[in-house]
Amino acid sequence: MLLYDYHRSTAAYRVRIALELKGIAAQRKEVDLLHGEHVRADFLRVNHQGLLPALALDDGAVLTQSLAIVEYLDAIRPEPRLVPEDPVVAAQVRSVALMIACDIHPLGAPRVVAHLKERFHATEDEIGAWRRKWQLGGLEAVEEAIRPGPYCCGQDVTLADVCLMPQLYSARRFEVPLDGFPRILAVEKACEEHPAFHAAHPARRSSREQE
Ligand SMILES: N[C@@H](CCC(=O)N[C@@H](CS)C(=O)NCC(=O)O)C(=O)O
Repeated sequence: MLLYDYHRSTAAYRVRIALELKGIAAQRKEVDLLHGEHVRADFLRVNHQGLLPALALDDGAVLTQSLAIVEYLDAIRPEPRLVPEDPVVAAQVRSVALMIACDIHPLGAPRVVAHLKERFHATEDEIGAWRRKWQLGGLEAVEEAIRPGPYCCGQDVTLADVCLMPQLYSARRFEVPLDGFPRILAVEKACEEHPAFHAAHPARRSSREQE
């Protein structure tokens, strides 16, 4: 497998966590978002959406969309299960994951921020206020959805945690205050102590190409 990755990409970070949790080895190719490598012809041939991550399988198939990729990994290597079998818990896990992946993350994506700057001449202060509004509002909903832990949806790591930790990395990077979210902070602490989350962290994935 080859993961098209960018160390700071929160969507790619989800897939890195899932690979680590499942002990699946993948080669990694860094596609530099800052330098626009994701919209160059060679990467658009991999993912015509021009978004990270993408996962190329050994048979040539290419998977895109981080949640679809994580669910694929869950299907081929069910242990540990990231989407539990119980239908109610599975829906709760997906609900938290989608709150983050659909309702928070896209509003701070580089293409959205670039458009705010280019089309609406937003200043850095305005961009900061924009990020805080959508992250704080979204995390309020996540805080309410979290069930007794130590993880988002109980005693096991799930897709919800796989989505939450990268979003918290982004929140901290852009100085979004998290002190009003005690349940989220407790989950963050539990995940930080888990070796898979530690190994997948952007700080440990910043060189251009790695095994
Ligand atoms: N829904 C997609 C989101 C992918 C996405 O937005 N990735 C970001 C990096 S975190 C990206 O490639 N952004 C490029 C841009 O916004 O121009 C997924 O979960 O894979």
